[in-house]
Amino acid sequence: MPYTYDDQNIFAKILRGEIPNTTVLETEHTLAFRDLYPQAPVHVLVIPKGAYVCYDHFARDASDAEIVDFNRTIGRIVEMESLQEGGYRTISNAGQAGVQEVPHLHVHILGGRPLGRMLAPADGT
Ligand code: DGP
Repeated sequence: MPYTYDDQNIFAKILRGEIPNTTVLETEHTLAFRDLYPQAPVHVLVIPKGAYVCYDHFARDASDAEIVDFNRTIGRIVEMESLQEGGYRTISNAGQAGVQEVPHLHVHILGGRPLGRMLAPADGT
C-alpha cells in the first residue's frame, strides 16, 4: 500500500520549527515532546524525524538506525519520567479505526495515574 505523507501536518510543522513544542528529548532521528492536551500527569509524544504516516509505514520503510533510535528514545523517556515503578502505557493510533488525528507517526507515553483498562467501550469515536 502506498503511503501519502502530508507535510502540512502539525508534527511536520513542529519538526520544522514552525510551531513551538515542549521538548523532553531530541536525538538524531527522534523527537519527544509533551502533548498539548495531556490525558495523564505524564503524556509525552515520541515521533520520528522522518516522514512516516504511521507505525506500519515506519516499520516497512525506516532504516534500522531510525527504528533503533526511536525505540531506545521511548525507553529513555520512560526512565526520565520515572514511569517504571508505577507503570505506563504506550499507544500509537493509526488511520480511521485508530482515530489518528495527526498523520505523522507518534507513540503516546502515558503514566502518572491509574490508566484503566486498555480500551473504552467502542462508540465509534
Ligand atoms: P492522535 O489522536 O493519536 O493522532 O493524537 C494526536 C495528539 O497530538 C493529541 O493527543 C493532541 C496532540 N496535539 C495536537 N496538536 C498538538 C500540538 O500542536 N502540539 C502538541 N504538543 N501536541 C498536539
